[in-house]
Amino acid sequence: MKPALLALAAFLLAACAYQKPVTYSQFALTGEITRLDPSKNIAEIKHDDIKNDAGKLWMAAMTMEFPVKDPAEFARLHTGQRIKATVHQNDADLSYWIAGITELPPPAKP
Ligand SMILES: [Cu+2]
Repeated sequence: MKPALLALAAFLLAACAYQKPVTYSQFALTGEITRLDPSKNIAEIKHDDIKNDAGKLWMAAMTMEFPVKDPAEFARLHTGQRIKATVHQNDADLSYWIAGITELPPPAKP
């Protein structure tokens, strides 16, 4: 290896070592599954307001896609289901996914 390459390798190694450990945030989500994409394990969910533990709004109600990391969890989902789940967010790159999905009873008819 040339000295310049060696120096670069040493620098990259040091840069990696000094990276802060990645932290994750969690948010409670409720909503209805509007579409499923089995090719990417993505669930489109019409979600209610999402707040953090302190009650501060993280995301207002909308319809959007959430990746489901666990294939076994994804396999249990159906369009039209009302669900409760936890949104996990990587605080470093802001990527997110849902886990801990449980089915909720359909809303009571008025
Ligand atoms: Cu959203």
